Amino acid sequence: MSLTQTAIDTLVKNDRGGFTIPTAGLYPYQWNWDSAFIALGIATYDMDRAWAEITSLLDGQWPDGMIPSIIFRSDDPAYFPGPSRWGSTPGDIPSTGVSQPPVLATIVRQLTEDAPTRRAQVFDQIFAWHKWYHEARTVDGIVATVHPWETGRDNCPEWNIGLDQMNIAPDLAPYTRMDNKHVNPQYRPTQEQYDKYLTIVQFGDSIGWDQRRLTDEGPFLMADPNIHFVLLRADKDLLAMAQRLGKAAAVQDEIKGWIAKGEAATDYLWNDDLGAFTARDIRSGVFSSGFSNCSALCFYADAGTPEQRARVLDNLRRISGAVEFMLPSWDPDAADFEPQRYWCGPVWPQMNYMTALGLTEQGEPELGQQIRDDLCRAIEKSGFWECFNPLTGDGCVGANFSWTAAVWLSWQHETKLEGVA
Ligand code: 9WN
Repeated sequence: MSLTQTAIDTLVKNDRGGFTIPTAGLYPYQWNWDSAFIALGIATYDMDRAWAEITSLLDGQWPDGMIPSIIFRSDDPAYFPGPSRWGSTPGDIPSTGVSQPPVLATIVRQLTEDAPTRRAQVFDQIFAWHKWYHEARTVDGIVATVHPWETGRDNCPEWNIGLDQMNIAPDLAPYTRMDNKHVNPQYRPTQEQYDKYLTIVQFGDSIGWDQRRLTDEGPFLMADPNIHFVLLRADKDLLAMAQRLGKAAAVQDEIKGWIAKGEAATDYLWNDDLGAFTARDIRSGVFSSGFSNCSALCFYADAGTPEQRARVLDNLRRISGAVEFMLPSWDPDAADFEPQRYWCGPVWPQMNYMTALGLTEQGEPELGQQIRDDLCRAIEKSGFWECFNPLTGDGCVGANFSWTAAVWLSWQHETKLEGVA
């Protein structure tokens, strides 16, 4: 069977009726940015079903505009922390109390170029989500994050800066991890990290998930280049959609304000010692010291100065010489690089997708192609895994993974289109 057919079968098997889970067992619910990428993949063979993926995600939106990281339509004992641990949340469907990188507007723009009715149907909800990021999650003009899970890059060593400054809650309610029962614990975050993740959840629950208070008073507050650049690009795509839909000038002006603020905030994440965009602790100002797989998303967001971009490219070339498969999630020259442990080294399909796209759009097609080809080689070698060892191409953590299948399909489809032209 062809890999393309296997990719379609993977998505079909992970379909739970209007929404798609990332993989059976390990992740039995609908995840936010997973669903956006999944829609991109499903759209290559069934546009109506792809659209359902997007509207089902929007069904989980909170009254304040936030779209949570996980929508819990059931309570599956195979996953922890499930709905009871997150406590009472204000959306129509139980959910987590944090968000995820807002890639949705970019993908909706792509899927609705010829579907203005669908675009109009979801515009206000996506606008409300971006507004939430710019109001409830922003500190002094910098979009922040309150939880490593919100960044989508759970145990990237960048977050240790913020985690090291917080204490595990002395009254942390006991719990049993389920992730380590599905996969090798050596691939997953450590116990101390989990205790801190749960400490933040307990704090959020204790303040009734008041998002402004969670940002201002929560135990963890960092700036993430992933959320920053994904949101900046998504704001630009939202503006393009507002213009095409003929939205009121006030709406367009508000989005233009967000974009201007995002452009100005880009320097805040510039780590001049490293020559890259890195995470930063907002309260202490301390920068992370390694190149991650969101450090080059300046291209995707069309941001950064020519000098900054040139130094980012130098780093990409350095890293390319140290691994067999681009793009590792953590700097292979850093002491805490671990090629199999989740966000401490492995290659992540959705990150390669965004990085390759940005490089190609911004005049670096060879590097973009390499990042694309390397992921395809890993998939051809090992299958549709959640992530891949950058030294060997072996699959890591979850198998039969939806966004890996989706990225594959999206690239195969584009190649076919290019071939037709
Ligand atoms: C916590 C579903 C999600 C992804 C994240 C990835 C991982 C969850 C976990 O899986 O996070 O949200 O339990 O590790 O880090 O990016 O959306 O695929």
